[in-house]
Amino acid sequence: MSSKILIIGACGQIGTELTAKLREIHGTNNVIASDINTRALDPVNAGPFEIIDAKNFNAIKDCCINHNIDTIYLMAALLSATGEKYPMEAWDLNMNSLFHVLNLAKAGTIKKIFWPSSIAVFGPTTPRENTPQHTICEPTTVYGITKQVGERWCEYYFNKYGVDVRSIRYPGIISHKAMPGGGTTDYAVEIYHEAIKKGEYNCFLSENTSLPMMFMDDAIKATVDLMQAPPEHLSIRSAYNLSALSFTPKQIFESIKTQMPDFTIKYKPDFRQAIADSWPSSINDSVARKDWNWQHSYDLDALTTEMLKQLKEKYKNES
Ligand code: AKB
Repeated sequence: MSSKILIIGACGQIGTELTAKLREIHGTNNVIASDINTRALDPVNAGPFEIIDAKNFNAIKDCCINHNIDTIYLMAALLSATGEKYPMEAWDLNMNSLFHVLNLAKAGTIKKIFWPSSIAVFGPTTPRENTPQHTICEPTTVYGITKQVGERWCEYYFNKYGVDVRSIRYPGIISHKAMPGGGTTDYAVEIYHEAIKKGEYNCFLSENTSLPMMFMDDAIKATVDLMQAPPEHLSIRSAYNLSALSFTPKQIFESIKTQMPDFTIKYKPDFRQAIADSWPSSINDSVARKDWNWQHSYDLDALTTEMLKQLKEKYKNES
């Protein structure tokens, strides 16, 4: 029997593309997209959609019962930059939404959960290069604290109650469909949009800030692969390190410049620089590669080619 899926936060950057992929795999009517509003139209128009506030336990529970949901992808969260502006809101949304789905699984209403963690679980005391799966995690952002605590709770619910919850520490995700919102790695998406729209970009991180990044297609593949992996193959029930590539603003600028020679950049670091400085510059994901054969496909130049091609098309159609 096919899985019946609820995606919470389906209109966000990852949710939009995850919804499309899961509908392709499981059938449109087996994937209920939900969000607090309808800011991205693809998930709303292309299949079943419900307005759900991720903080509202009864709204999630009712939807699960009405649609016989067995699997939830909880994609709603306040990210690192927004979390610093609204710490209590970030704590409230990021933690309570997780407890809602963990408790639905504990009660037997649903069977399986995907919940995204992040490289934000790491902090300034973490080894910065080739950061291991098991290492010091002393995050300095509210978002990072919620992800680190969330990981502990996921592992606890797995060990204590047998809840099948799976998670990935996403790096910065680069995509051309829905915009990211409120993250520190958002510059690596904005830069492509501004290159096409204006031919110049004011970067909020300094030129040599190296961060782990990934193209959306790879992130979606990882999410699907992890959820399809046999449970006995999974040695991590907190969250898997996941890596594809690392680059600096200068390197992404140079990659764009090979295809747009007139493109210019200025560096004006703001409060997000301190967040980026507290995160690793590269990640060791050997456990994910061993447990569920994770492999990435896109390097920086392949990613730049795809982003520029898609965004040129998008802005041509909009003008
Ligand atoms: C952010 O920048 O906050 C996110 C993340 C790395 O989790 N993109």
